[in-house]
Amino acid sequence: MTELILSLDVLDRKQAVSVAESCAPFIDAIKIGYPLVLSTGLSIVSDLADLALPLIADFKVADIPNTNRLICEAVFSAGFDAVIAHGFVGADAARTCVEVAHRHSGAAYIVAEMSHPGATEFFHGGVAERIAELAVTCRADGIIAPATRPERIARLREIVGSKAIYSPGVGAQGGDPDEVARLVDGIIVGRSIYEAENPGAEAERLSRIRR
Ligand code: FNU
Repeated sequence: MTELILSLDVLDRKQAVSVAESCAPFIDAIKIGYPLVLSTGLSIVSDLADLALPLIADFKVADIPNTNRLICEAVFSAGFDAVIAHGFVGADAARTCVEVAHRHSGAAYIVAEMSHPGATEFFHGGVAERIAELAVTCRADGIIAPATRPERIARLREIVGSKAIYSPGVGAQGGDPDEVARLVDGIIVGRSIYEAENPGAEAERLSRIRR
C-alpha cells in the first residue's frame, strides 16, 4: 500500500506535536524540514520520538562531499531515520549522503525533480532523468518526484524501477492524491493535513484513498 507521509511544516512546537499525535494512527512517517527545525531546534526530534514513526529530514542536502557528510552525520545523530538530498550536485556528493545514511542504518532519498512550477526551468530537458540514474548508481533508497506531474513520475519510474518514489505536491500544490498514489511508494502531504480544521480526520481520509 502507498505510504502516507506527513510533512510537518508548522512553526510552533506544541502545534507540531499535537498535529503529529492526531495523525499518527494514519501515517507511515513524518517529514521535517527547515521551517520546523529552525523554529524549535533539533529537540523537536525527541519530542516526536514517542510516536515511534520514522522521521525524515528534508534538508535537501546540496554541498560538497565533506560538508554533506558533516550534515548527514548530524542528521542521523539527532535521531532522524532518513535524509533527503539533492542529486544535481553530482554523484560524489550525493553518494556521501547515501553512505552516511546506510552507516546509520538509515535511508537517503535523492530529489530527481521538484514539484513547483519553476522546477521545469532546470529539471526538464533530461536533467531529472540523469539525476534519477545517479540515484540508482549511488544506491540511494529512492527518489523524490513531483505529484504535480504524474507523467513525469511515470517517466522517472522507468529509470528507477522498484526503487522507492516519494512524491510531494499533493493537495495544496494541485496534485491529485488518488492519481499519484497509484504511481508512487509514498505521498508526502503537508498543508492539506496540518491546515485542515481536523488534521487527524484529513490524514485518515487520505489514508483511505491511497492504494
Ligand atoms: P505541501 N517538497 C515539495 N516539492 O513540496 N521536498 C519538492 O519537489 C520537494 C519537497 C516539500 O505543499 C516541501 O518543502 F523536493 O504543504 C514541503 O515540505 O503539501 C512538502 O514537500 C509539501 O508540502
